[in-house]
Amino acid sequence: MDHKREENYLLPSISDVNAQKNYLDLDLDYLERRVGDTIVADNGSKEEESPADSLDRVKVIFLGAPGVGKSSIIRQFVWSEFFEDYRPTERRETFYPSVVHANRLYELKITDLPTIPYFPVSTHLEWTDFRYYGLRSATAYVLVFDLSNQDTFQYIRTLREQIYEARDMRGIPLLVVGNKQDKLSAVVASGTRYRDIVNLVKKHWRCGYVECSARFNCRVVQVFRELMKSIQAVEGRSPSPTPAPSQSHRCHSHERNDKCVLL
Ligand SMILES: Nc1nc2c(ncn2[C@@H]2O[C@H](COP(=O)(O)OP(=O)(O)O)[C@@H](O)[C@H]2O)c(=O)[nH]1
Ligand SMILES: [Mg+2]
Repeated sequence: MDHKREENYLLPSISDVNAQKNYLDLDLDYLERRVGDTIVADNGSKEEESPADSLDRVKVIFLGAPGVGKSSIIRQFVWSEFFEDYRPTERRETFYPSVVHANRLYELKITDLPTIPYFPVSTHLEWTDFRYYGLRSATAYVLVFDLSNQDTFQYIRTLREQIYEARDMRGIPLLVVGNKQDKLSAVVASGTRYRDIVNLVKKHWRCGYVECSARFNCRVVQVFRELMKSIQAVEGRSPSPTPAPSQSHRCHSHERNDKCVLL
């Protein structure tokens, strides 16, 4: 592992971020909403909002250190494709698959992002540093680390603290994914560090945990199954999403031929 990459795993501490918390906490989400369908950026350019953005969707954000396989998991799930070469994500990318889980149809909006140096603790910081990422308004988070490079776990550990500091996480599922299972050696898997990570996530964080390999499309569907399970667990009281179409109806999504997956 080169040092440049290692540096990226280290997020600023909560206290550093808190120092910036006293900024005027404007409801910039509200201002942005008022602009309507067209979002006007600082430089005057316009970013057209996709019609799909205005639907009531489950907004899922994937986060994790660079190179852990976030984009690979998403692309494998949505488009059944995998690239061996590393193509860092340079701007926000959104995917709109539909899934059927427990006989209910969900329209997902999955957001894949360039690496974020910290999670914004206020709408002001979100506006200045991460505009249009939707970090603070996600309805679920998937935190990914690389099982074959456990230093990457530290990134999501710090990020999780920052997320909990930044917003009320009641009713917001958070799922941890250990990717690159194909590269997890028997030695590492029997080591205490690995056991400590799994213990921490399952027993202390009490959140869903899935190990997968985007490369071999192994348990990638399980990632989304777990995610939908957690979403269904928290939404129990809210009105149901659209019932799943009957077998005779073709399920379709709205964008780029993203498929509909039966989980
Ligand atoms: N062996 C292996 N390599 C993977 C896996 N998932 C992703 N990769 C590779 O890891 C690199 C980074 O993947 P990417 O999805 O771009 O990471 P991101 O920066 O987190 O979005 C790429 O070279 C992928 O081919 C996996 O499950 N196993
Ligand atoms: Mg990426």
